[in-house]
Amino acid sequence: MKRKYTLFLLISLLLAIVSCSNKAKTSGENTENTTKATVNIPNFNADSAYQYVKAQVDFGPRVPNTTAHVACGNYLAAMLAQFGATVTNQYTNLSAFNGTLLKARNIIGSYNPENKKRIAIFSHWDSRPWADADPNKKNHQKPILGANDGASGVGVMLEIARQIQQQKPELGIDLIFLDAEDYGDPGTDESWGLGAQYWARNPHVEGYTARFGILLDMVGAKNATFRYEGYSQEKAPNINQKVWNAAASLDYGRYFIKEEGGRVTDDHTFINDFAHIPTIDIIHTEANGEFYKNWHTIKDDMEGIDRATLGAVGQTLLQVIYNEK
Ligand code: AHN
Ligand code: ZN
Repeated sequence: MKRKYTLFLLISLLLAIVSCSNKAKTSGENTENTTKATVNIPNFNADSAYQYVKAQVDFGPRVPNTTAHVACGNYLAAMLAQFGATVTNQYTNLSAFNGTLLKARNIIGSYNPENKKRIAIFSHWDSRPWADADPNKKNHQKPILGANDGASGVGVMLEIARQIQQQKPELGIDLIFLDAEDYGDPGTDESWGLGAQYWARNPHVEGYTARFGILLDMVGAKNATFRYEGYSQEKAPNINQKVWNAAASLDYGRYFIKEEGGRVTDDHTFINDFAHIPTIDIIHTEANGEFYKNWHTIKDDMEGIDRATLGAVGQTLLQVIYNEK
């Protein structure tokens, strides 16, 4: 009798503990569900991005001081407006290394402009006047179409604009199309990124800053590889980590390779140095340190553009943008 009673007590106690711990577990899960706000990350549409790349290339080479350049600038500003961004145009004359005065236009699309917490995304929208890396010397004086070198980054950004219009991220976003990047002299670092230099010294909003910046450069080639660029690693290593980790989490590790690439003078150099915004460069760099194979050749056309790469870069950026609090 006594033993039976003890056993009964023991079982009751055990049941009480189990039910108690169940309760604790259930309520714990509930708390977690309500506090850990599940971020819904939009799906980047690579076909859409591809069309935005093609639309730019269809204007022809977007060399400053040409009608194609003017027409494409108008197209980009109209697209940002259509996607609900506050558009700012910066018109300025910039002096190129060879003395040419470039009628330049930086185009900025801002979302949630009153938010102090911001991310800036950059790409250059002009294309190079000279295919001076072409294997055929006869092409060295011809302009390039810049499907990858220029249009790819802008195309990805326009699709991001379309996505942001449909679902607002927590931070304010600035999509910045920089002009006159590619009018440079290969031997002179400061002759490149003229639009970026102008913007970094005269931002579209007085006292502008951002938590970080991301520059896109040649992000559309088939099987493109992106490595940690040297200047980005020096100035914004945590942003490199953030982006490459986001890519890995989406299974894009074959594009975003966790290796050091070379050091490149590009728009982000001036954004880091003059605007002091920690900014990385996502730039196509091969294992041997070379750029995209058709870089500054007349073959930088739509044939070199692959939707899958645009998609990998675009989805990675959305992952980064929408996870930022
Ligand atoms: C230099 O060649 C010094 N920088 C390369 C920047 C660039 C040009 N990216 C695309 N086109
Ligand atoms: Zn270039």
